[in-house]
Amino acid sequence: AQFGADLRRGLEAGEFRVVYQPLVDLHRNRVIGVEALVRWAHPARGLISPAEFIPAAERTGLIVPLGRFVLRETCRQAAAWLREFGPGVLQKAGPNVSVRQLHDPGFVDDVRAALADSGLPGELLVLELTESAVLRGPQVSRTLHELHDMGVRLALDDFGTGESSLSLLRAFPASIVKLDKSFVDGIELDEPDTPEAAARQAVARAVIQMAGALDLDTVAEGIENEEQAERLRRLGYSLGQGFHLAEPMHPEHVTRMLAGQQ
Ligand code: G
Ligand code: G
Ligand code: MN
Ligand code: NA
Repeated sequence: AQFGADLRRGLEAGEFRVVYQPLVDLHRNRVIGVEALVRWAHPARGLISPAEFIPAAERTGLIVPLGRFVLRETCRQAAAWLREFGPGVLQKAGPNVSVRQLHDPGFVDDVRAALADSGLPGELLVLELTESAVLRGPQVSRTLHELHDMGVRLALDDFGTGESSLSLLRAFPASIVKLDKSFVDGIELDEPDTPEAAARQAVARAVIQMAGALDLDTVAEGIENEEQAERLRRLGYSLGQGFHLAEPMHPEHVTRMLAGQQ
């Protein structure tokens, strides 16, 4: 409860920041998109990770105004990059969205307003959702279809860790699946050392085949070394994310990376 009051205060005081982790074209080694990640610059406690405060934000409902801030800030920043670098450079930008936000009756209007106020085309906005969040019945399903009809793209985050069923992908208007980091860990091993490791490699192969058949884009997450990047390229993954490629960074740093690619 204490944390809730502090979150509310921090939100009003403008203590939250958005950092961006690049999505990288694994073949051309270029930044083609960003995932937006929130940070709390707390006056007494320093920088606080979302892993610490998102659960409290969800519990208290403050995730709705916090998520709205992250959404609006991401759209504003992505539109600024689009103006500076022209179309085609940054192709995807977007935040993580909690199930609590999807249940908020104002969510679709918030997204529409964030796009209109920033001038960002809906096609550039990617909302990252987890499988458990989208399996929430008809109201959430309607919301997702409304967003899809606005041209906004939906990504299934942490893919492979939840239900991951084909029927889910058919029912859900996703454009992108993000292969969870747990399937990238160990992908570089020629001889997986346990049955579990072999099974994880099999999932990475199955996901890229399924995405190809369903015409979905894929992003492999949590790439921490070049051997993993190379193995993923050979499996057919063309987009990646991870500390080996680029860490979450301040927007000015992304601007410099995009400028350096011109
Ligand atoms: O950025 P970091 O890897 O520390 O994020 C930890 C967790 O917090 C991840 O699961 C990430 O998806 C989540 N997260 C980061 N920013 C946001 C946000 O703006 N909204 C929501 N709902 N989750 C976020
Ligand atoms: O759950 P989600 O996929 O949104 O989580 C994003 C989180 O993953 C962010 O907090 C980000 O800091 C973290 N992350 C991004 N790349 C890597 C990586 O290569 N290794 C690890 N351990 N975490 C990563
Ligand atoms: Mn994510
Ligand atoms: Na993920």
